[in-house]
Amino acid sequence: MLKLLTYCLLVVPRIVTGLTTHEYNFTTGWVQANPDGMHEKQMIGFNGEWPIPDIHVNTGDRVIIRLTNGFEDLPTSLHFHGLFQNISKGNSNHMDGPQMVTQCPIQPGDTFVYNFTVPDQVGTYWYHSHSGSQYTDGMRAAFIIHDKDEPFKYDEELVLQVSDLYHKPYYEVTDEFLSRYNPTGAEPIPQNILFNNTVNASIAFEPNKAYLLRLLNVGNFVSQYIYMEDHDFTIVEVDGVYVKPNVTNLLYLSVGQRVSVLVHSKKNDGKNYALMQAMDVTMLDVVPAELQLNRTIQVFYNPSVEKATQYYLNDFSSCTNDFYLTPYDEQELYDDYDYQIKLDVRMDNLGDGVNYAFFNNISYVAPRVPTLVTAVTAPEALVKNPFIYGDNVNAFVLEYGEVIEVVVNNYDDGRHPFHLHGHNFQIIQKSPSFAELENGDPGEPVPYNESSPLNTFPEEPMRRDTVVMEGNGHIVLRFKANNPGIWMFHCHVDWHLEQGLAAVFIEAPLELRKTEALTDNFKQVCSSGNIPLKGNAAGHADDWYNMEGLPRQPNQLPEGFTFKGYVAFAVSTAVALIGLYTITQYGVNEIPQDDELLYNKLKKVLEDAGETIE
Ligand SMILES: *[C@@H]1O[C@H](CO)[C@@H](O)[C@H](O)[C@H]1NC(C)=O
Ligand SMILES: *[C@@H]1O[C@H](CO)[C@@H](O)[C@H](O)[C@H]1NC(C)=O
Ligand SMILES: *[C@@H]1O[C@H](CO)[C@@H](O)[C@H](O)[C@H]1NC(C)=O
Ligand SMILES: *[C@@H]1O[C@H](CO)[C@@H](O)[C@H](O)[C@H]1NC(C)=O
Ligand SMILES: *[C@@H]1O[C@H](CO)[C@@H](O)[C@H](O)[C@H]1NC(C)=O
Ligand SMILES: *[C@@H]1O[C@H](CO)[C@@H](O)[C@H](O)[C@H]1NC(C)=O
Ligand SMILES: *[C@@H]1O[C@H](CO)[C@@H](O)[C@H](O)[C@H]1NC(C)=O
Ligand SMILES: *[C@@H]1O[C@H](CO)[C@@H](O)[C@H](O)[C@H]1NC(C)=O
Ligand SMILES: *[C@@H]1O[C@H](CO)[C@@H](O)[C@H](O)[C@H]1NC(C)=O
Ligand SMILES: [Cu+2]
Repeated sequence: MLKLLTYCLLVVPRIVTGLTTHEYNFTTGWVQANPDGMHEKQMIGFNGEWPIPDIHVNTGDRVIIRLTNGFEDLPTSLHFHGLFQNISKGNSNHMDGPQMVTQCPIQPGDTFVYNFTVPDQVGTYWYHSHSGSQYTDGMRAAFIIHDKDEPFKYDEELVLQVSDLYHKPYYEVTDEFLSRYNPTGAEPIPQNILFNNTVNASIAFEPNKAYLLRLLNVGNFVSQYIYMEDHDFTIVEVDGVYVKPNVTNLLYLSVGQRVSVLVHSKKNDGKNYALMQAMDVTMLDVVPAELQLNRTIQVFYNPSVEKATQYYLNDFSSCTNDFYLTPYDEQELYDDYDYQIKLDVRMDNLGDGVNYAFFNNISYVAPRVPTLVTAVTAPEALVKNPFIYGDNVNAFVLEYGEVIEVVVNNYDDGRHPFHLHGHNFQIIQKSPSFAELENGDPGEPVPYNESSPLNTFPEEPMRRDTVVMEGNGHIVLRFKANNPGIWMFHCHVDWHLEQGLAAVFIEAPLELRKTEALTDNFKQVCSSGNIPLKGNAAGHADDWYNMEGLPRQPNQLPEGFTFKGYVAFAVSTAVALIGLYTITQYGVNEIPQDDELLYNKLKKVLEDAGETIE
């Protein structure tokens, strides 16, 4: 009795007791907002409100979200980032969310019911649209799984999201990005960074307390540094994995990543302090002069005394490297792998002049039928044959229970945060950057050399679901194929996902078919979009070897037509367009500035190639 009482007293303040059903009816729609105070724009909210709510649950709870597409002409979906989705009556792979992978895109007016049991997981997750780069405009929030047995103590928790903001709607930014007028594939530069969806957030600290800060980067593109004046962070959780406490003064969060830290407040309230968020500027192709690269968030001990001013850090190299963290559960290295997947990352132009991203020279193009539908409806004899999933999605079939090793080699000099659905993975190698050095040395790709005797692996490797691969470097990951399902592996920079940097792992499809069935709601949503409910990637169910009509990437650049040629072509067209545009639009709005950026960028590329333009 006494024990029970203590339990309740301890637990009630922040945890809902008993298994609960969390029910939401959400209708998507555009909401007028001005997140950074500089530009009125439409954000994507639910039921007329933005930001959308954070969701707090316990392990084993049921979540029911009826998501109604309230847009006039856009598809939608919801992904629960980091959740294994393997509890509801065996399996809930079709609750994972990525459109054309595990479900059909929800069409305007339709409702898809996300109904699943929260898996045996704890910690900090998030949920977001997985339709194009839709979450960029605000369709994302935290998803916290509380744990009554947390291996650390604190008085209060704060859920804090950082993100980047684009003033134009996501689909316009996407169109301009994936354009022959952007042949270098320069990523769109955000107009601002947000903290907890605003530029005005502040935090209230009381003296002598322990705070748990759950930090999430829910942005589209730019990684951010986070640090606090005169306060240390003790890292206790990373992407839902508890870690042995690690004290640091500086955190790095790529998009998709989460880190929870304990912060002990000062003994007295005589002063306020700065919490800083700062962009990883190395990810930006150009740094516009007017772009605010960091923001000071007030940590108020005492609002009646002077505010904190910005807090400088001269050196970002003291940042904790997640490779050296240790999981609290001390899970050991998977000794060896049964099956290895090797993925070479490149970015290059195809014949339409657009810059794409590739795994092994394949740029992901969504099939005509969601991959899960193909896996569930194929004749049993064919279900493990990668052919039926199409040759433009980077399909890999995994055997149940095998240890999978994923080697990713970066032939691009930029950073990429890779995310695996349905799992977390052991990080067993993570190279430093081999990108351009400050002395002008261009750097060279260094792929993983498996036969090098110098390779050593951590005994208890860190696990997480999103990991940063450095420019020209490599990562090696391992996980056990014990979660039957169709799971995407992709770069979480949404612009790069749009460029095709994705693969699909078809994990234990025979096991998957025992538990996974297409529900009426699932089928109805597909039918609204005229998507076949049976068939191979091209939608053929009569002849599973017929791939006629499969959506594929554009052809290669014609022989002899160089990249330089394309840039020259794009520049001359862009110059002509800018000319026309400036005449007609001058003074109407602020867009010429972006074109000027593009123009300067192109000019620089040409100059580097030894040519000049007028
Ligand atoms: C949500 O929608 C369902 C089905 O339309 C309805 O039965 C339920 O009452 C609604 N719940 C809330 C909280 O509005
Ligand atoms: C931030 O706060 C200031 C002062 O309260 C207010 O004038 C401004 O409109 C706010 N900006 C945003 C984007 O909320
Ligand atoms: C959610 O799933 C459970 C278990 O399969 C089922 O009993 C329940 O009816 C479902 N609820 C809705 C709203 O679909
Ligand atoms: C962050 O925003 C949420 C709403 O989105 C709000 O409930 C919470 O209090 C905010 N926290 C801070 C520290 O501003
Ligand atoms: C923040 O960025 C601005 C440029 O936007 C720079 O002038 C300033 O020094 C930076 N502050 C910190 C603390 O890094
Ligand atoms: C903390 O992280 C650093 C790397 O950033 C590592 O060198 C150190 O061993 C870690 N300490 C613990 C206790 O995990
Ligand atoms: C991919 O393309 C690159 C560059 O064109 C080439 O060197 C490489 O051999 C190709 N890889 C495969 C697997 O075809
Ligand atoms: C990989 O390492 C082995 C063993 O040291 C070496 O012989 C080989 O040349 C290396 N391969 C590359 C591509 O560097
Ligand atoms: C769910 O998947 C995770 C990740 O692969 C695995 O560790 C766990 O055992 C699975 N749970 C169930 C009930 O299948
Ligand atoms: Cu990327």
